[in-house]
Amino acid sequence: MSSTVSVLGHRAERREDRAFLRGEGRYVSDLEVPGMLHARFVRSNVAHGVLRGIEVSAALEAPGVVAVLTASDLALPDMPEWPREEGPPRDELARPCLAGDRVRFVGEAVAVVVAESEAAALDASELVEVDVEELPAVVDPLVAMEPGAPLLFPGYGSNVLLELGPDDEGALEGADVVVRARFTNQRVAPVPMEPNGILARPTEDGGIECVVSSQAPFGVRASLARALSREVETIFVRTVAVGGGFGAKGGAYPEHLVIAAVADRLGRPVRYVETRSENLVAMTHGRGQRQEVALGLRRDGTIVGLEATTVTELGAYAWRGSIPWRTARLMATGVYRIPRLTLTSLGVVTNTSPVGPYRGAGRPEAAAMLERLVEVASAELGIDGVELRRRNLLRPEEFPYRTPTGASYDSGDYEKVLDTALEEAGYEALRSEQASRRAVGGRLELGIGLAVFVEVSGTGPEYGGVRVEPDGTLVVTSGSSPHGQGHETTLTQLVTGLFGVPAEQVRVVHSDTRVVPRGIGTFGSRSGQLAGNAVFRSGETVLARARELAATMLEADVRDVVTDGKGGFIVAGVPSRPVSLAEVASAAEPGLLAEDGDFVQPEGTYPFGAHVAVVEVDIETGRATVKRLVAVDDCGRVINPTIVEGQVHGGLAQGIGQALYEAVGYDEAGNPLTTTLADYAMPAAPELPAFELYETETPSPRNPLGMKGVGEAGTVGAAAAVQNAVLDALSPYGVRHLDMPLTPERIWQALEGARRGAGA
Ligand code: MCN
Repeated sequence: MSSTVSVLGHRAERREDRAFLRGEGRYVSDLEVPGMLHARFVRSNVAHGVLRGIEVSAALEAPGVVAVLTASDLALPDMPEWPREEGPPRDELARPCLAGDRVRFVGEAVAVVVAESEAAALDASELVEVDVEELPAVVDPLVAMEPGAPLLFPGYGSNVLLELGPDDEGALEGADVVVRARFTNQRVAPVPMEPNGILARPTEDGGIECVVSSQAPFGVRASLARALSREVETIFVRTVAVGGGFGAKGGAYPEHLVIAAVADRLGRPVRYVETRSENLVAMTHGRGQRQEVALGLRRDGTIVGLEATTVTELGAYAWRGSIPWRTARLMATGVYRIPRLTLTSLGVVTNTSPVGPYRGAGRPEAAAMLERLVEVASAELGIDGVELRRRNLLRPEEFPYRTPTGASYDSGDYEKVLDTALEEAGYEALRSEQASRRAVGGRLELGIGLAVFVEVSGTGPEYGGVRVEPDGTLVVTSGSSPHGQGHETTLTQLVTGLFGVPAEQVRVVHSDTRVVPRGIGTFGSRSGQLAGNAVFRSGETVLARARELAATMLEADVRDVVTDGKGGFIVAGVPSRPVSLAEVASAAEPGLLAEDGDFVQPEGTYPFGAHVAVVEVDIETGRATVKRLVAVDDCGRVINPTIVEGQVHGGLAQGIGQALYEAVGYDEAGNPLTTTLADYAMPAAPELPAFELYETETPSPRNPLGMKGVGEAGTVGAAAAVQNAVLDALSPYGVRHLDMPLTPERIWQALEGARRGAGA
């Protein structure tokens, strides 16, 4: 383990930022190639209906138009269904690339218009006439489950497309007290700064090259190969700068497949970049879970069991929604010792945009469910929330711990993060301040909210390699696909630490299927630990070979040869006679100083933390303001604390966004109500406090570097902590629970209701 010491924990400056700060980042929309065509999609403006016909002749005659293509013209296979363990794939449930005989949500693509300019494509797209015979739409997932509800797939006979559990009945048996609640974890939109986009072009050697705004170029390549009936070797996928993905760019979209097919067919480059309004309907949404829960406890606060039915919105197709559905199930017992669990997990289709993973992907849903429930139980039992948590938190000696849902937690010290958070927040003082403010009375109510959480990260394999070029350059190759996470910095750190070279001597290669042999991509907070360990392991092997060669060149015993911190090797204690890495590389047999491979982590790791939110709620206007957010996170050993803090910052912002502001809305007919950033409220810097970050470090035994993931942690704890804080502020008014987002209107209505109730 000694070599890990020099690679971990350094605040190296982010290598990526310079270009972005200078405005030099190039995104798909910045790419221009000779002869490039532009595409626009014609999208359904009806939520549910039978597609009777598409009239394209007027569009075809419009100036600059090269092609207008529909499902029958392109005849693409349906989108691959996401892996499904509950039975064989059901072809009739698959999502088509372009709607063929039915439309199932507003925004579903029905045709593509290709023209010489973006303006021409846009103008012509408005001339396409789509004839839809409207059907009744269903938007609310609970309504979609009722008998007689409109069916999205009548042949299947139900809108419930995913169903697991319960594995155990009677989890509440033996409880002295049972607390029940219904929560809605609302649907939100990922809203990356850069929307979806692709540039596809035929290559001279008969292939297709696609530059995609994606988190997973290899996954996109596999989907393209299937859609275009091509060998993967003839498809080249790469990214340029990717302006965020937040889980929603984790695989191929129908738009990618259509554009590549069009470029293939026309033999010309085609570029498509989504508008913001398209992004808000065509990119997958996140969350969207109804929870009906009951917690059984003994009078002393010990939990005996949890009974829950969760209904996850899938949107119009059971496509990527199965990921948050499954993950929420896996994490259903969280940080607590819950011996028995009766859990039914349903996934339901409705006439709305498809749902998929969004930063946290099931973990925030599970954490909010438990953390709200604990507060409801605390009020019911009259046991302080901190105390109630403490009595039920898993203890360090219980790890590895197998949960009733089958998750295998690697390591943890939940009480330590809780204690640290309480101490750093000054919890006791905050409670005193709250009491004295309440005694005086006033317009601004202070609320203190807590969330203790665990999440899953880093499952599966990832590729990583290291090689030394003859000039001494270290080339790191990674199968991960960063889009803001700073992999170039952290992966560089691993090899600079090992070889003692400056960062300038390291080049990181990723996100290009021509130069990286294989990869999975960046999601599920996996890259640091998986790509990191793959690169580290390869680096150690290459270093050992280089040292041996250096020993021969220095005519010394290999045990006496060390790196000199300047990019060379010396005999320990003889700094005057170094041999440089370039000299060693030049002397090496070809291929000797190169190693690569996959690091595989079958069970994942389980990062955890505790967040304390302090809010003020204006009881006249209902406006909640986050005054402080104290976040204690544990992601095992850390490569770069600055990068980790940045990751937590982003997640906290999104967690606060979900708690207070964000919600995707539809009317009853399935018309989206949030199609611009004027309707969809995202927080910006003025809405956010200065975050107070702390960490504990509990290494994971599952990888040599002892790491866990951190990319999603902020969203998992923050939303629940802020929601709890607002409800804490409202507790003197008799408000037991409110769902997110806790907008001024919702809070004000609840206070009005409580006032009226009290009056009555
Ligand atoms: N890291 C570290 N030490 C650790 C853990 C991580 O130094 N113990 C570093 C890693 O080396 C990496 C970064 O922190 O540079 C994040 O690592 P990790 O937790 O492995 O997450 P991934 O790199 O796999 O990123 C995915 C994660 C997810 S799932 C979402 S969603 C998300 C996120 O990252 N979307 C983002 N962060 C984002 N950040 C930006 N800017 N944009 C997005 O779309």
